[in-house]
Order: sequence, then structure tokens, then C-alpha cells
Amino acid sequence: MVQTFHSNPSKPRFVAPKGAVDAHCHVFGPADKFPYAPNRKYTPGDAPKEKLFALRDFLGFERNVIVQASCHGQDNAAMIDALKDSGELARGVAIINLDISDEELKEMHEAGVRAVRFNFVKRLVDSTPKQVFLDIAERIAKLGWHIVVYFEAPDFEELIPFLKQLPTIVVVDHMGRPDVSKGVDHSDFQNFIRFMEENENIWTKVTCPERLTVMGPDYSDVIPFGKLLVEKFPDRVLWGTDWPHPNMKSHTPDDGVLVDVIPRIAPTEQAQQKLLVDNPMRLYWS
Ligand code: 0GY
Repeated sequence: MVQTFHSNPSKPRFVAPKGAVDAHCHVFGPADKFPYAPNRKYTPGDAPKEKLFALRDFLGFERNVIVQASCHGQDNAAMIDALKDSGELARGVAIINLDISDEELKEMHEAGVRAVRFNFVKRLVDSTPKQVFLDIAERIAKLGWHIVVYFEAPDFEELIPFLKQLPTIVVVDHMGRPDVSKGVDHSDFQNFIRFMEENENIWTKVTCPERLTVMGPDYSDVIPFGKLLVEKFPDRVLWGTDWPHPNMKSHTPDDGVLVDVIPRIAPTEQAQQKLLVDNPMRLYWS
């Protein structure tokens, strides 16, 4: 139950454009009000909505996309409570199963949910049959929602046929979690690039230098990955803090430093505007 987020992050030097969206962050608990899932693989420290919204303001952002994390399982209550309290300044990505009713889906939509998340990271979740995900995909597609997928690079190849069957926009978390020590020219990352080139419904989040780095919090080894994706797919990239950084062991990321990564991967004002405003607004608020 350790707090994984920085208590006193630095003020970023980078000034985000007006209306900037943190498109990947979570709320955890508080556990006494929103208990964690019985079958969770980790128990985070509480990271409630008030702290998230204060961080948003401190970093110079205006909106959040709150992604349901595995520790809350399919109980989306904490996330939905945050959406309802955000005054339309937050949208949500839910984790659901097939026994959800149409009425519940409608209520989620009204609260601001616009996507579901399919998690394939083995340390975080027990596996779900792909057919279940395909059936969920068919239901949520009717609502105009999209799908967020989380997997690690070694599992990408096996997932490609499944990913190609998904009927909506598909957002890949954290650039597909490449092994950055291999470099951007390695066939692993080039395969991911080719997959995005060949499938125009695939988007990605140029997020999580803190998880991907092997060098440490300067994050130089991760920059070329985000930079290449922003250059090649300026209209299909999103950015987020990943606050409150569950399961981080190497260091406690300073969210101000994470924001200062943005101009290193998106050097022009035009690229920043798309990454932080136009793309997330199109996907979550239109
Ligand atoms: C993230 C990453 C992690 C956790 C989860 O659902 C989750 O529990 O997404 C992780 O441990 O890599 O994006 O928050």
C-alpha cells in the first residue's frame, strides 16, 4: 500500500497549449469508499480524484482521460465517481465484462466513458478469452466507443490477428512497451510501426518513459521511440502522465519532469497541439 506518486512534483518548464489533455491517468480508491478488487494482483496506495485534479491544474493541463486500472477490476465506481465530479473535464476508459446490461452501458456513457480497456499484461490480470473481448468490442462499437489495449512487446506478434479483428479505433498503451535497449531500428519496434502504417485505426500513447527507461529519469533512451511515432503518426498519438504510477520500483517519477519530455518527442507547436489537444478531443469529447 505504498504511495507511488511524487508528493512534491516540480513545475514543468514546458507550457502546455490551452485545453491540454492528460490522456492516461488513474484514480485509486480511497479504499474505504471504493475497495480494490478481491482478485487484484497489487494493492496501490490511495490516489483519489482530488489529488488527480490538483495535479492536472498544477501541471497546466485542463482535462483528463481516466483509465480503469486492474487493481479495481471491473468495478468502475471510483473512476465514474471522478468523471461525474469533473464537470465534463474528464472522460473514462472502463473495464467491463459481457454480463453488463445495456442500461449500465448507457449510464457509463452519460458519465463520460468512451472506451473499454483490454489488458494482456500477465503480471496484472488473469487472461480473458479473446472471443469475450471480441464480443465486448461488438457491443461497445455500437455506442461509438473505442478500445484501449495494454500488452508488452513480446506478446505483440501473437496478438496481431486479434487486433486486426477489432472494429473500432484501437489505442495501444505505452507504445506497445518496447524494449528500448534494442533501439528504434530493431525489427520489434519496426514491426509495430509497420502495423500502424498498415492499419489506420491503430493509435498509440507515447507515454511511460518512466516504465520503459533502462537509463533512469533523464529518459533519453525512450525519447527516440516517442519522437518517431509523433513524427510518423501526428494524428494518432496521445500523451498522458500515467499518474499515480502503480508498480513503479526503480524510481518515483516527478510528473513535472514527465511533462518536460513532451517537447523532446513533439518539438513543434503544431505537433504539440495535435498530441495534447486535437487528438484527445476528437477521440473523447466529440
Ligand atoms: C499503467 C500501467 C500499469 C498498471 C495498470 O491496469 C493496471 O493496473 O495499467 C503497470 O503496472 O504497468 O498504465 O497504469
